Amino acid sequence: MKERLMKCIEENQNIVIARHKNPDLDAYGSQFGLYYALKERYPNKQISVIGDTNTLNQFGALLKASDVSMNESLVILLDTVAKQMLLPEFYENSKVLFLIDHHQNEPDIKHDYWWHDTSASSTSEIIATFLWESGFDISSDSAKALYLGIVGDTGRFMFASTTAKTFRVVSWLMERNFNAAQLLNNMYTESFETKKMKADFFSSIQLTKNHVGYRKNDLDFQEKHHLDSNYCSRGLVNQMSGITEIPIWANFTLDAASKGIWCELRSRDIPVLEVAKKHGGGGHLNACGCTVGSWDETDQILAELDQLLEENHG
Ligand SMILES: [Mn+2]
Repeated sequence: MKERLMKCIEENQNIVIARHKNPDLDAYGSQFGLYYALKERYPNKQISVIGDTNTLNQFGALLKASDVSMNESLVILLDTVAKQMLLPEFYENSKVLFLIDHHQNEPDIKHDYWWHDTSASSTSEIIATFLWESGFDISSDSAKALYLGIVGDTGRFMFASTTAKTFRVVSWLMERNFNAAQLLNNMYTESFETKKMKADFFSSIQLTKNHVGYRKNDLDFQEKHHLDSNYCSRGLVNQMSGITEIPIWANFTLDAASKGIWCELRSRDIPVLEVAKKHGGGGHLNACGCTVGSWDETDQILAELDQLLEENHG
């Protein structure tokens, strides 16, 4: 796929780089890492980044699909192939649609190419490896974005998805002259208020019979601590990780805007992806999610997760 992507880039004057809604560090990192690298190498091409923004954005400004000519562009869509994670205008009107992703799901959108590598820790790792192997000499802006994307999706190189391949490409990135220790310090330092909010979250974790740890975050909790539902959902789920007695954990968050309940499912080693898929979601074997319409359905999910532990003898 490396040659195919390179050919598409060479052949197109207009290139739009997009990724999923509610971007995490990997979505931003792969998007901006590729953006800066292409802009440096092709100063005469029209290259744009589109998508929503949030508090994690330390990468740059974004446009909307309506600001660019999608139907005349190669659209590179990163870190998802799932319709429910995208606005229709991101995949409906492109000249060429090129998907790049590391999740387990099959695409449910029409596309021209699909670079699928579930052995990569992150989409940022796929992009960094592509740039390295294609002989790009990237700037520190590009390297920094890709580094942060990999850090985000590997939990600072701790998750099982971190491989020798990951470290090889990270070593190439780190030669691009940026202060990695300072980046990590900035990223993982938090305010006293945030720590207190996390203590509140932590103090009311509940357990099922076989020790699935879970939280149901209603609007009261989110308003009390001024949390947006994305942060409350994905940003807080791993407050329940690293606890001996809790092999599987789930974070349920009511989203005020959509009225849906966002479900984030995680586990140390027992795969939980099938439960997410059964409820219309997807992701990775040990880190996945879905959206449901009622608290009753979250209880159903908890029963299914509890059953997995029953089968695995706790
Ligand atoms: Mn990712």
